[in-house]
Amino acid sequence: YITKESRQSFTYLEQLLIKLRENQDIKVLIVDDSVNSRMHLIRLLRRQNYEVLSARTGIEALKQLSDHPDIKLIITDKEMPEMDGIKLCNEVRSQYSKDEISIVGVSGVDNPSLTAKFIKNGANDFLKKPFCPEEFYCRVTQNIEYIENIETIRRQAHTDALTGLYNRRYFFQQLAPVLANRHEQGEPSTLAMLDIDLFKNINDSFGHQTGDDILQATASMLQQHFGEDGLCARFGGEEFCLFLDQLDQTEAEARLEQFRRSLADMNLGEDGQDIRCTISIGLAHGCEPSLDALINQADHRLYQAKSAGRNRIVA
Ligand code: GH3
Ligand code: MG
Ligand code: MG
Ligand code: MG
Ligand code: MG
Repeated sequence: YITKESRQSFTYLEQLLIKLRENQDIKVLIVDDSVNSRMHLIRLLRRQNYEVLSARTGIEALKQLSDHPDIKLIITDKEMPEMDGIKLCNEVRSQYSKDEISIVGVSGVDNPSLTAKFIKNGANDFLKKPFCPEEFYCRVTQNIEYIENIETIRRQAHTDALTGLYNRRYFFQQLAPVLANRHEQGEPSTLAMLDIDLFKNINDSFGHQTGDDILQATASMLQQHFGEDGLCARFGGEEFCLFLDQLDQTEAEARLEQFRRSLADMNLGEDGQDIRCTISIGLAHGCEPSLDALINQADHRLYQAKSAGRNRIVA
């Protein structure tokens, strides 16, 4: 895996090759009713190794988009039968924001207000025909980079850097509305709060790095055990929250018990070191008026699990 930092140590040629290889996974959709214009753009993009899709009208473009929602960039002509480029922008924007898919409008029409019209209707950028390949590549790269930067920032904003689990913010963003809706419908939800026992002792005895390793190991176990049943988040320090959407109270309790045991039985030390670690769990199941309320309930039970001697579930 090549990071932005490590890339700086590559030669210019190596960087070009890396870029070409990376472009293979980037989908660009060309929309133009003229076969010549379409082929010209397709050739330019294929030369840079992009994965190119094409459509002859706005209608066809929307069909392509629903088959390939991972398209990053749409390059669209203005004048087309059935649905023109401006209408296409509108339609795409009713489903995807400017931060999810870039649109570049293209037209040879000598109408100075067309640029503004494209952008007002949701295009990110505009190219006036005829253009030189250099300008075309600049706009393509710039608009794809914009989308990718937003993707990176969004991923980072949702993820806990140490464990790779979702963070508290994302957990709330995703689930608060779901829980409010469940409350209205009278449907229950299942949620668990988990906190590693006496974790301070682990840090004190084995060092902060080992503590970090154990947090990562615990998180990946959580993901393995529950990743397919709901959402796993790191809430803070050595505290995790699980939304167990696919499980009712009894199933959730049995599965959490399995998890609790396998963690307790596992040696988390390396190089012959024996390090054991246990976890306490509070499980809540019900139709609470908000996510906060359900979390409070689970938190209260977690506290009871700690008081009762740790390494146990209170449901
Ligand atoms: P309890 O069983 O009551 O939960 O005891 P505890 O020691 O786990 O609880 P306490 O809240 O006293 O201590 C939590 C510790 O977790 C203290 C803190 O240094 C450690 N911690 C929090 N975040 C991290 C982290 O990112 N890495 C490491 N290594 N330690 C962390
Ligand atoms: Mg046309
Ligand atoms: Mg504590
Ligand atoms: Mg703890
Ligand atoms: Mg804690």
